[in-house]
Amino acid sequence: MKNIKLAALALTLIFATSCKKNKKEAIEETEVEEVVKGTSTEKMLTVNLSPKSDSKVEGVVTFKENDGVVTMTAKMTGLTEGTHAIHIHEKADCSSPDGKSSGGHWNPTGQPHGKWGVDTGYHKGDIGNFKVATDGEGIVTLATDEWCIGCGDDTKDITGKAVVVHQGTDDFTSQPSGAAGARVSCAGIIE
Ligand SMILES: [Cu+2]
Ligand SMILES: [Zn+2]
Repeated sequence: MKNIKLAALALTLIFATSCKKNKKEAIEETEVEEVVKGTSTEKMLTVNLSPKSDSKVEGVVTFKENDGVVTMTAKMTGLTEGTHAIHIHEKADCSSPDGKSSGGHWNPTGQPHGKWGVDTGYHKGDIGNFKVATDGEGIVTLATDEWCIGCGDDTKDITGKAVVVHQGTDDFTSQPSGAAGARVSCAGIIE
């Protein structure tokens, strides 16, 4: 009788211990999943704009990717008052003094140059125009699911390209680049 009681007690203890352990493991697994989920869906890339064509235009461009949407924020200083164009060009090469080393507009889908979002077509790099007041500062934001950061899809991947700011305004009709004038700032988009 005493032996049976002891055995029962031992079983209860084993059951209680294993039950507690399982519960703890389950909680830990949930915590890990949340962490993995958080890092796999969010990507961020920051590049610096350098002056070109004897300008004083500098800035920082941040790209954030979340759930398939890339949000770009470009903050610039040293601009002249007025309207300026900003594009993504095809090569992450800002080495030449005039910025032309970055090539033409990034156009992986073979579309005409145009205003972002129009039915008649536009380049994947046709971000558009922004206005600058006497303080010389400019801010541009664009959120789109037509870009990605390092996904490897040639029609969407912004890495290996360049952000280019122009002295003039994009007319959205002149081919192949909107007649936006000199390139006053450039940043290679490199991970
Ligand atoms: Cu351009
Ligand atoms: Zn274009």
